[in-house]
Amino acid sequence: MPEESSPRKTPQNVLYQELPHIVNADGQYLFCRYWKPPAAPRGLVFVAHGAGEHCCRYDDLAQMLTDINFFVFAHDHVGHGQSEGDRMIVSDFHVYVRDSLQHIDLMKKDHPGLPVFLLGHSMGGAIAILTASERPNDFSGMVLISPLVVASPEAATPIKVFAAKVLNLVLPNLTLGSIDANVVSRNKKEVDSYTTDPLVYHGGLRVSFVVQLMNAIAKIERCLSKLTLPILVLHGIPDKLCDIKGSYLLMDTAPSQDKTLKVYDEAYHALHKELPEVTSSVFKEIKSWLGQKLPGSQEGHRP
Ligand code: 9JX
Repeated sequence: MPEESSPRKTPQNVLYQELPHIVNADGQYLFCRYWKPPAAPRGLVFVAHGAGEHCCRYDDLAQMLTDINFFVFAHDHVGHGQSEGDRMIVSDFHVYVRDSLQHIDLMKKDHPGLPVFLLGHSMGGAIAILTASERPNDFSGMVLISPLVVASPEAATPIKVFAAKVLNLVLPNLTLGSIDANVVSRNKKEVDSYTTDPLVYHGGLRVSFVVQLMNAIAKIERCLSKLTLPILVLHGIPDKLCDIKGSYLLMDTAPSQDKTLKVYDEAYHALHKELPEVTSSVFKEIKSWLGQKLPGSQEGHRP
């Protein structure tokens, strides 16, 4: 018998055979997370985490959705958390979308007939939008927390975009600045737990990654007019990382009949990790919105 090739381990040195995982189309192992409801599931929610973070940071949010009998699932995108891949490098942004569709298709097979929802934060919002636009009839709704839809105007002047693309040809691994967690949330406890989270990427953004983000944004611009599913967007006005203009654009452009934008006047980017009053409102809005989209729930259909 031929010797088994050495068993695969996470970047943290844990055997994948001991963790829930999928193997993507490139043969990379992706760490998965499943939150099971206490009773028979009424719907599926796929959570797309954002750049530099990982899916276990959505534990509270997912837990809350299992209370109303959603089956919630997620994975760490390539190059993130407990998944394989060079840290925060992706050959093409579409890899994130492709892997998400693979995981969603797998869970749909396990739970035939249930409505499927997408939930994404920041870059995870961009992944959710592109995933929905690729499968216009597959999803019953999409929740976006401060989604990445447009580039921040001062960060992406035509000259800088051109410079990034040229730089990418010569120095793709050059790292630019990293994020200051204090501009992402006003909650010091959340800033602290983010800053000390060992599964978070605390390094700088690579030029090659910036180019992938810009490609994704350009694609989203062309995709918004294809979104016909129910959409809930939550965004803070003073968001310094993903401009709220992106959510206004989405609301103006998406042909969905059922779209809601909940604006927070003072909250920063990480609305689900913000001051307790913001985060509890965000959780409450998401829970009631998703609950209303389930078949058998007649809210919104009454005259
Ligand atoms: C920019 C670019 C999007 C490096 C980051 C308290 C994103 C908390 C938290 C997790 C924010 C979620 C989002 C420069 C350098 C585009 C404070 C960059 C970026 C990077 C996402 C997710 C912090 C940031 N912060 N982001 N998070 N991130 O897509 O939970 S809690 Cl990566």
